[in-house]
Amino acid sequence: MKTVHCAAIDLGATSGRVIVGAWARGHLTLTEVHRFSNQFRTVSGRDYWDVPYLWAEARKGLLAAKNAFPKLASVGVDAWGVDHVLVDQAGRVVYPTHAYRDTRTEKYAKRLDQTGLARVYAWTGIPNYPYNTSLQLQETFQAVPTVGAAAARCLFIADYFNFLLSGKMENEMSISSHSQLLDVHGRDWSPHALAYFGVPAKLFPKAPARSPKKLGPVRDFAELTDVESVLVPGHDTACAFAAMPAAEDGTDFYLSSGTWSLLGFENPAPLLGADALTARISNERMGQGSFRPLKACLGLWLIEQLLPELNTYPKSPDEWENLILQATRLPSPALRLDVTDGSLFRPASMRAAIDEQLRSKGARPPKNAPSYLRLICDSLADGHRSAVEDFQKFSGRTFKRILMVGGGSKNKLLCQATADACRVPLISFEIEGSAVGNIAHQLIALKAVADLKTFRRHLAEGLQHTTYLPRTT
Ligand code: ADP
Ligand code: LRH
Repeated sequence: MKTVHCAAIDLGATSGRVIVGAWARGHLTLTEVHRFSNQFRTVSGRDYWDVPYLWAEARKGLLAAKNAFPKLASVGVDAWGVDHVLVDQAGRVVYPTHAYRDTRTEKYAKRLDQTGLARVYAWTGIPNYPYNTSLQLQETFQAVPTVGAAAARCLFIADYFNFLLSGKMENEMSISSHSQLLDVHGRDWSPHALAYFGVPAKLFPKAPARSPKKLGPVRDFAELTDVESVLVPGHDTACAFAAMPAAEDGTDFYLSSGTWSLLGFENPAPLLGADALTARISNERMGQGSFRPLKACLGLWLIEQLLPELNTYPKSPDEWENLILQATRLPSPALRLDVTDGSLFRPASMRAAIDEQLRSKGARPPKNAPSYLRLICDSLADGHRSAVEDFQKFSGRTFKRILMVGGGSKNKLLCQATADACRVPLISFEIEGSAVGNIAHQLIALKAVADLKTFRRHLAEGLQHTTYLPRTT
C-alpha cells in the first residue's frame, strides 16, 4: 500500500505551523516542516493581524513540505476562529483584519447583553463573546460605513487562505458556525442574525461548504501544481475535536488545551435554552454540520503572556519540563484565580492583572514563575471542572474519560490537576490535534481513509498516550 502525504497549514493565535502527515497501513507519522510565531500588532489603539506575513510563512512551509516529501498529494488549512478578511469580487482586501482581542466591540457586546441576546442565542446557538464575528462586523460597518459598499465577501482566515491556494471562495461550515451568524436549526446563514447585526447578506452569498471538499489544484506556485487544495474544517477547534480517538458510545469529553481551554463533546443536536445561555454553551459545528457544544475558557494565554514578563519563557521542551517540575513541588494555593474574569482577556500586564485579582480577594501574589505556574494550572483545572459539571447537567451524560490534545497536553501538572478536579481519568495525547484533524479530512477527501470513524479507530490503535488517574486528597 502506498504512503499518502498531506500538509496541514495550522494557524494559531500565538504560533502557526506546517505539518506533513504520512499515512501508510493505517498509521499516521507527523513531521513538522515549519513553525513560526504569530502575534497581533497594535496601531493607534487598534489590534490587527499581519495576514501577508502569515501567508508568506505558510508558503514557506508548503514549499518545505514539497521539498521534503516530493509526492505531497494535498494541503488543507485550519485557523483560529471569528477573524476574517473582507474582499471584493476579485479577492482584493478592502479592510484590514482586526484581531479578536481588540476592544472595539465592547459597546456592542454590552448592548447585545441588554437588548437581544436571548433571541440571538435562539437563532444561532452562540453566546455573547465580545470577539464574535457578528459584533466585529457590526462595529466595522458602523465605524466605516463605506466598507459595506466595497466588500463583496467575508472570508474567515482559513477560507481566505483556501482562496489564495485554490482561487475558490467558500465559507467552510465549522468556522462559519462560530460567527454567531449561522442558523442553529439548519445549515445556512440566519437572515435574522444578519439583519440584527446590520451585516449585508451579500457577504455570505451561499450556504457554507461542508468538509472535506476538493477545491482544485494549488495555483500560483509552479512547484505545487500537482498538489490538491482540500477544504477541511477551517476552525482549528473543529479539527482538534475531529482528531480525538473517541469511544463510539459518546462517553468521552474533549479538552483542546492551547491559547484557550476548549471543552465539550459531540452531539447530534444543539443545547439551547435559558440555562445553556447562562452557562455560555457555544453550539459550534463539526465539518459535516453536526454539533459540538463547547465552553471556551481562557487557557494557556495566561502563561504565554505572563512568562515573558518574568523573563522566564522556556526555550525548549527540557526547559518546560524543568519549570513545570518546580511548580509541581509547590503546595496547591488555597485561593485560585477566576479564569472567567474579563480583566484577564487582554490586560496591559498579565502579572499586574493576576496580582490585582488576588489582592482583591485578600490573597498575596506569587513570588516567582513556578508559583505563578502552579496557581494558573490549578485555576485552569477548576475552570475545566465547572465545564464538565455543566455539560453533565445539560446533556444528562456521564463522561468516563477526558481526552486532551494541544500544547497543554504536554504539561503534566495541568493534566493531573484537571483529572483531580474533574474526578475523571484524563488521557493526554501530546499531539497537535488541529493538524491531525486537518490531515484526517484530507485523507478522507483523497479516499485514502473511508471516514472519520475509521480514521479515529486507526489513530486509537497507534497513538502514544499518558493516563492521569484522579487522586483523592
Ligand atoms: P495555540 O495553537 O492555541 O496557539 P498551542 O496548542 O500551541 O496553542 O499551545 C501553546 C501552549 O502549550 C504554550 O503556551 C505552553 O503553555 C504549552 N506548551 C508548549 N510546549 C510545551 C511543553 N514542551 N511542555 C509543556 N507545555 C508546553
Ligand atoms: C482557538 C479558537 C477558539 C476561538 C478563538 C477565537 O484557536 O479558534 O475556538 O473561540 O480561537
